[in-house]
Amino acid sequence: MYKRAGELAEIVHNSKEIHIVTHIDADGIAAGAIALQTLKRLGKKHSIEFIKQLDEQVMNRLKNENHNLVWFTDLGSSISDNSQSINKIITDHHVCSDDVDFSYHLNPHLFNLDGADQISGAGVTYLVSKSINKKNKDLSFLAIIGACGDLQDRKNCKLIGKNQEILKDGKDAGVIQSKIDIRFFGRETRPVYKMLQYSNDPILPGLTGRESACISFLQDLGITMKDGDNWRKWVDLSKDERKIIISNIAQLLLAKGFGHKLTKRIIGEVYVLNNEVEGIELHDVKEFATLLNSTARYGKPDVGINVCLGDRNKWLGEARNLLRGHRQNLVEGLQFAKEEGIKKREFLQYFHAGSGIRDTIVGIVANMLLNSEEITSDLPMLGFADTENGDVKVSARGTQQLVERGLDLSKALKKVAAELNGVGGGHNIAAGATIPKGKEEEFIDILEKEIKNQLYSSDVL
Ligand SMILES: [Mn+2]
Repeated sequence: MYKRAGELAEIVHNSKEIHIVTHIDADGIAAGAIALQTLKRLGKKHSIEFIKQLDEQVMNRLKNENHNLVWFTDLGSSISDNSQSINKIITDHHVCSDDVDFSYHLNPHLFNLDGADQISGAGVTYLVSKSINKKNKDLSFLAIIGACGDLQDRKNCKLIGKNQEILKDGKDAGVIQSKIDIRFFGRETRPVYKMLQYSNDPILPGLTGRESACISFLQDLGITMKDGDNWRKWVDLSKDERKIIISNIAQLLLAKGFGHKLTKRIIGEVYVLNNEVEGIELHDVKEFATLLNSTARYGKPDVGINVCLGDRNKWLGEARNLLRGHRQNLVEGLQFAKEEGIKKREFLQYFHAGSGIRDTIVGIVANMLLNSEEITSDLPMLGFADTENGDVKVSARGTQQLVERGLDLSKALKKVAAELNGVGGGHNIAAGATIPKGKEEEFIDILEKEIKNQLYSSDVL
């Protein structure tokens, strides 16, 4: 991979003007920021755009724009045209087509590495950046934000593989550190009871989703919840207080029969940025990634990228406003999906949000549903939402247990979408597709067979 990164770096060096095309999510923004900063430092003429999905229309437009070089980041894995009509390099981590031209792709799947947890789009982009100049090691923190934005630390409760190598670069450069701590979201910005209330990996029986239960749980443990007028956050607690809470959560899970493996998931590696102030949304990497997501998914990726590039005034303020809106939308989206009703089939479950949930957050909602106490996690969850163009977006989310049994949502969605004149792909555990409106029922029928095959053929083996 390092050799290929060097080859792509050479192509960048030899180009006068470079146009970056990146994905609108946290990983895509982080990837775009790395590419942009790298080109700035090189003094190259550059531009950037953010897109939801790479389709023929976009490719045709790019061709007509006649760029010296197009640098695709966190997308483009499926580009396989050999017509040389666009000079390009592609740093992506999504599953590739079998017939890609190796000369301009840097993708973990081409090196027998799983792009779902070994390295992110921002990570592969970083490898090229580092090849261009070792000094760009200080951008490694963006690669870690991208990886955590794509939940690459979920399976192992920490980053692994190439991501760990990148993390080491970040530690060497003094920009990031890792520590072992509780893995729940909001360690630095949420009151402790809120952090417990929103916990979902694992779900805390009797606590997740229940505010007053979380408050009395902490009170019973003798934890002081307020410091003057301020709610105490996890990072405000003493070591002993944290120990007491962790051990009581562990006891609760074990008593409910969750088993050691699942119980251990409350603890893992967390990552914090040395150059940010503790207690704001940018210090903890996961929170930073969520902040980026809440800019990208509302069509404001320029806000996110400016925060990545260092703005802590105007753009950060706007990002915070967007984050507030994003949280509100997720709460409403969850509510909406539950009211619409989750429909269960034998091998999958789904909801159709119509225009009730933005297509850019329907995947997050699907994932939250899959992780909520009252809904089974034994079946993959699909969420449908109408797009602006009159198509339908499908987001599919699975669990690690299902993947271990053979589930590959990327393969399944790609195949079924193609049969219905749509496009799909992604990762085994999380994938998406866009299909023509009206084809939803057909899509579900064919996909269900596909999932059944995946789960059963591997059982037999
Ligand atoms: Mn990505």
